[in-house]
Amino acid sequence: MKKSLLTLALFALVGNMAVAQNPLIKDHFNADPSALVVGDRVYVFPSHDIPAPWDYARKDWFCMADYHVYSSDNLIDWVDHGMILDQKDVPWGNPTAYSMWAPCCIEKDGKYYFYFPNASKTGGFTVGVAIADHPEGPYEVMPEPIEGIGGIDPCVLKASDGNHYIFWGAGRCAKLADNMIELAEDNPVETMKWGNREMKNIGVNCLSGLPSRQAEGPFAFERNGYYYLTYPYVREDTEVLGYAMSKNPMGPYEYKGLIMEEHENGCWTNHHSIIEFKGQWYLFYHHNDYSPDFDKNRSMRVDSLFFNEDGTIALVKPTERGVGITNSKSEIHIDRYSELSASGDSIAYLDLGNYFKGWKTVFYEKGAWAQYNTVQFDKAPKSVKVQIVPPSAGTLEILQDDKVIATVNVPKDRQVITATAKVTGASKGLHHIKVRMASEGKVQVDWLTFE
Ligand code: FUB
Repeated sequence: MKKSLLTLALFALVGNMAVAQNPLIKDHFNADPSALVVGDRVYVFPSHDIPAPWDYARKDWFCMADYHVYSSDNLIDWVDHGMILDQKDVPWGNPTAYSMWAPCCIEKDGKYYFYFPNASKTGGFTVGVAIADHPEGPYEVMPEPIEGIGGIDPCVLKASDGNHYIFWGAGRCAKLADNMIELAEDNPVETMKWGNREMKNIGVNCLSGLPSRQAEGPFAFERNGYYYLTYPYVREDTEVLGYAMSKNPMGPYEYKGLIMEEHENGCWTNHHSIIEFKGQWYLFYHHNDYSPDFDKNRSMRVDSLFFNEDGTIALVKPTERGVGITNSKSEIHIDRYSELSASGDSIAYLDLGNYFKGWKTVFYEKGAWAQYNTVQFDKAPKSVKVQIVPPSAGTLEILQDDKVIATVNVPKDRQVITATAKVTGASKGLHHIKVRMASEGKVQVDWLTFE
């Protein structure tokens, strides 16, 4: 009862703050988003980056103490259901290791199985399981990690042969037992040499023969009779997302190419998941949007993903705009643009002391523009309000598709101001909007909204 009331309160709170663009969560970090479709909602189980606290010596490394779960029915309005598991509550885990790395969750027979890597009390990463009746919890942690798995980044695939397969970092894969908390007994066992030592590894190396330098974060799914094994690996200096296809869940897999190139700003990691939701495929991934100087504080993002006719995946270009329809009455942050003119504008942080305050679009040449796609106008708007950041002075035009519907004069001012202009000739429905500099000078836009 308490939990439902809390969830309702969170719905109300987050509903008010909702915005559609990348990154998805705008007031704290999260990484490694693992998405799961449950009915008409998407649940995302990311890891949770935090700035290192006093008792964590490695200030330059990943620091993760717990997990939250988020959900949405439109990929725009995200509910934070709160913390589902803390490092202190893992019986076999080191309670001060801050190593709650990339998790995943899957449903079987009405139960939700949450798989997570963590540093064990005896050292080294292994994978644990927590079980709940609902995706948002409460989760009960199993007393022991899964025997036979050493490593990070679990992902569980429900295959059409009726079995569940667990993949984890460095490309290993094994069949799970029916109870979902142990490996099946009929898994192959590979013997490996580690110096002079001989090691027995349960399962197979399904990245065998594929480009896989420093591979981690596997995500497997099935579509039209093919299994897809998708994974980050280092092609040159930082991670790309690559993928391979097979007719069998445990391979052999054939490498097919990239899903996403390296992040342009040098963010070393990427980690992803892929889902089909309401007829469209999506790629969830991460980037250090709110932490440009430290790439271990990341934020989750989503973009649409498309398949070619032969089942291969078209390269996804990371966008600021993300997905979903933005209502014309909400704050439209055009710095999360769909397209920018080739010159005369740039995107900058609003506050270099607090990156969570977001971005502004700076126009400094006549004719420069920023386009923001798929805005829903429930009615033809009568006016537009533009939040302007100083120093600014000049004239902006607002276009609905290619038609000018307002001219906004921005006076010189020393403070943040809201410039208002009359809208004429606009129509209702779904439109792209464009903001264009119509004068010399410089104008810095935080957001705009239609009334
Ligand atoms: O988030 C910590 C680690 O960084 C993950 O487990 C890896 O996949 C990489 O994203």
